[in-house]
Amino acid sequence: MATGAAVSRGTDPEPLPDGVSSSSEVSLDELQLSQRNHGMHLEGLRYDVTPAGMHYLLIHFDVPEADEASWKLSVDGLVRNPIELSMADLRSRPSVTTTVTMECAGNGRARLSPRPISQPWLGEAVGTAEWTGTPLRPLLEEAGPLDGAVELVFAGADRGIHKEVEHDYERSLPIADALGDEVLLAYEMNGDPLPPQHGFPLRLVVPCWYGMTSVKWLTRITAVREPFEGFQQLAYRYRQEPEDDGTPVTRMDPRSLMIPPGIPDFMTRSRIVDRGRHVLRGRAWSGWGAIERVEVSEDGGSTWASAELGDAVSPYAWRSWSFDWDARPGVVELCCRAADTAGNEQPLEPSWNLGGFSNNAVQRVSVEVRARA
Ligand SMILES: Nc1nc2c(c(=O)[nH]1)N[C@H]1C(S)=C(S)[C@@H](COP(=O)(O)O)O[C@H]1N2
Ligand SMILES: [Mo]
Repeated sequence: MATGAAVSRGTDPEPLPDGVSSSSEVSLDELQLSQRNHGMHLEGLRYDVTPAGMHYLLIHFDVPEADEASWKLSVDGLVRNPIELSMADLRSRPSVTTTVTMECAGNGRARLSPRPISQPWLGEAVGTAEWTGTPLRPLLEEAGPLDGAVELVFAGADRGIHKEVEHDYERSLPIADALGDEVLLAYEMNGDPLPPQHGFPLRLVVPCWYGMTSVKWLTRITAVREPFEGFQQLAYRYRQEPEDDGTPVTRMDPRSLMIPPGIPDFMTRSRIVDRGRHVLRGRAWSGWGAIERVEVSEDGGSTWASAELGDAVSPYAWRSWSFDWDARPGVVELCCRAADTAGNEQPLEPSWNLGGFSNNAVQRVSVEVRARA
């Protein structure tokens, strides 16, 4: 199966930085990570809303122990009225349900070359859920950030060590972004209490942004005077070299995925289909704007034809697409690519960065079309 051409870091003969591998083979450490953090089965693209157990997962450390009855959320720091709320307080506030497509910023990382060593996602770190909770904005307005507050820091109850730095999982958002009407403090996923692995009893959900922003097991929101420089904030930056300042990873770049057609080979997952007409189906999303176009290629990306677009499941969720395919005998490489209304389009080849973020190069599915009709 094609994995996309090697990505050049230039013809630089210098040794690779720490945390980057010249081999495409993953280690047992990476296998361990990928078993704790599974992706969405691509056939799950058939559902508007991903069944909770099929939604991808990313848990940096351990799922913390959590007791709903004693759980507290505090809003403090540079605010006029510090607030502390129980889960009962949060549940008694106005509730909304929003369908949101969430994707890990590291999706596609394992296809980069050289390969950043971390959770080795291929392309399936995505899911769409109905999140129910209370909007963040009114709560922030009650707390009243003071002049001079520039960001809010969201803290989770989970703690661990990465690159020798011990820390709670914490991420910040500029105040203007945190005040978006769509930002939620969620306590339900698909109509049930949050599963432990998805943040029980409370998480932040920031539609359109990559998943690291949506802090799980949320205990504290702190208004701060300076841009936050915690470990998880500095980790998510686009850099070429370890010394680079880089630029922050924020919204999701466009991506489309197809349900692999036919039946799979057990080991390689390459596909076998019978000749004749097939309807290819998939989903596309972008955090920068609506999906405007999806195209399909039967020849590995040399020529493209437009897919038919379905409706978006919500303003913050993926849009379905379908493509009438006349499969002729032989071996083909199917690809799909999406473009959004902000002018972004998926590239044919990845662009490399040290963290392996936002590799939204087109999906490639190797298919053997059998002559039997
Ligand atoms: N507290 C906490 N929040 C977290 C994480 C974490 O490890 N701890 N992982 C983040 C990352 S990187 C992603 S991609 C999403 C994944 O959300 P999910 O596991 O519900 O799909 O959660 C984010 N929120
Ligand atoms: Mo992530």
